[in-house]
Formats: sequence, structure tokens, C-alpha cells
Amino acid sequence: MLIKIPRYNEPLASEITPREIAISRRSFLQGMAASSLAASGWAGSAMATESSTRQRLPAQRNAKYSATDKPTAYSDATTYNNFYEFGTDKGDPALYAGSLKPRPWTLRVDGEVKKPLTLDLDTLLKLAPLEERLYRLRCVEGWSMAIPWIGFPLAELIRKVEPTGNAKYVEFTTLADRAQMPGVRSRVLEWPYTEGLRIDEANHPLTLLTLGMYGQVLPNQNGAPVRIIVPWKYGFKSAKSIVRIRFTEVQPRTSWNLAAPDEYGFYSNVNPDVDHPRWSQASERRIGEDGFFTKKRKTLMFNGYPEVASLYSGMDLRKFY
Ligand SMILES: Nc1nc2c(c(=O)[nH]1)N[C@H]1C(S)=C(S)[C@@H](COP(=O)(O)O)O[C@H]1N2
Ligand SMILES: [Mo]
Repeated sequence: MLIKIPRYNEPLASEITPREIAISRRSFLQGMAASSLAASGWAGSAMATESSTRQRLPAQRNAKYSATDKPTAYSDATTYNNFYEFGTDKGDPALYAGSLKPRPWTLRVDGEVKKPLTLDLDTLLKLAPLEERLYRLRCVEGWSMAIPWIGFPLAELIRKVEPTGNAKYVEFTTLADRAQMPGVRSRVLEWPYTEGLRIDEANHPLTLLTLGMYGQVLPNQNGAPVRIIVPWKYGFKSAKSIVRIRFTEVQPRTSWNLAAPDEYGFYSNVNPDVDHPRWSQASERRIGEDGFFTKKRKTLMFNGYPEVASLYSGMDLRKFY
């Protein structure tokens, strides 16, 4: 990631103005630069809970796969985001992702499978029972959140397409549409954003094909209408707004690995013992709970999901970072 030292005037997550509020204020705050607006204290405390307008998404809480962490406030989870298709600042996705159209949507599932599928959103929503799971998500930049995601195991979809014997990896591709995503004009990453998993990682019961959060469909800035959540890996492995899932025989190229191969490997398991070349990964800041001067939390191996360790037995996780 393009890590910057926080500037003196950089807004905290809780101070960033959500898009909805930003628009209503525009009429009387014309002329003020957005950044000075946030720093000036105009940014409010609205959206402390879920939005009242977003479509509800009923789901059964899965206690077995839910962490006991205190959930991150909805207002933080939806205003402190990485979604470079809408800009590189944490507040950009909330401000600019309103132009993303999550409906109609098609997800193509193909490659090394016997039964390729093209799914619309309603079909996808009915593919398997929806579950709510509170997962920790840790960004490689050193911050984390705990979010009640809604979705179903990716394994359910994988079963339906019947991978061939050649399917060793799974590649995820994000939408890359200049008309909907202003950040795609920038050359900060190679578009479309792609990520990948080994097929056994993709089939692990923790890997969630995600359609909602906090009881509702995904907000655009969190990857509407469908994304992946892989809770034991650094956040960038959890690709947003995906349009294609492709099964491959060779390890897929991934956007962050192409951008900085020494910093972001294919595996990118959360690992406090393997430092990023430019900073330690031993600890993290939980968004909304800790300030810049509060003691950080210790980062846990596999982000506190030890059940995935068997996927990597015999592998040197310093070499395969
Ligand atoms: N398409 C796409 N997916 C993406 C990203 C991105 O820039 N583009 N950023 C990743 C990173 S670095 C993180 S930490 C998580 C953040 O997810 P959240 O904003 O829902 O918390 O999304 C990941 N998925
Ligand atoms: Mo991240």
C-alpha cells in the first residue's frame, strides 16, 4: 500500500464525512476544500449505526465462525476504506463510490470447471443459506476492524461449478469501469484489480463469498454487490465488487504483487513474525477503539484463525509470504 505518515490535518476515521452527508452539506459549504472541511470539525457523528435506506439482508448468525470482538462501528467501517478504484485516501471510497451501480450485476465463474456459470445477483443471493459471521479483517498497513459480514462459504459455489483436476488456484477479478470508478484512470495499480487463492484456501470453510454486512447489502465502498472475505490474510486479498471467478492451473497474477513484489506476496497470511520490508507487522490499531497514541494490539498468527495452519504445513511462511 502507499503508506503515508499521517499529516497533521489528516482526518481520523470517525471524522470523515460520509457521502450522503457530504452531498447535503454541499449547498452551504460551497467553496471549502473537502479536506479542510473534514479538519474543520464539520464532519458529524451521523451513521453511527447501519443506514436506514439500504436493503436489509436476513441471515442466520453463525456462532462457530464468529469472533467475540466488539464490532467496529458501522460509521467507521464505511468511511475508512481501501478501494483504489475510487481513490487512494481512506475517505475517498465513501465520497466517490456512489457512482458504482451494483445492480444489475453479473458474476462469471469459469476456467478449469466442468460447469461454468453466469450468475445474476438474485440467483447468487439464493445459491446457499446466508450466514452472518463476525470476522476480523486486518490491513497490511497495520489497522484492523471486526465486521459482521453476511454471505456463504465460497466452497458452496465451487461445488456447483465442479472444478476439473487441473484447477489448482482461483482468481478473483474486480470490475474496472472508468465510467463508474474514477480511480481507474490513475495508474497506481494495474486494472482490473485481481487477487487469488490456492484452491484449498478457497474451499476452506472460513472463506466467505460476501454479499452484505451489518444486516444489510454491502455499501458500495465496501465492495457491493459481491466480494470475498479471507479473514486470516491481509485485507488486500479480499477483493471487492468482483465480476469474475476463474479456476486456473497456474498461480494467478495479483495486482499488489505486480505493483510491489518484495512487499506483497501471493500468500499474504497475517503473520506477526514476518515484517513488511518497511514496517513491523507485530501489532495493529483497531479502528474506532484506539487513537494514534493508544497502545496497539498484538497481531495474532493467521489473524487469530489458527484452524487454517494445516493448509500450510511443511511450507516456510517466510519464503511464501
Ligand atoms: N477491488 C479492490 N478490492 C480491494 C481493495 C481495492 O483497492 N480494490 N483494497 C483491499 C484492501 S487493501 C483492504 S484492507 C480491504 C478493505 O476492505 P473494507 O474497506 O471493506 O474494510 O479491501 C481490499 N479489497
Ligand atoms: Mo489493506
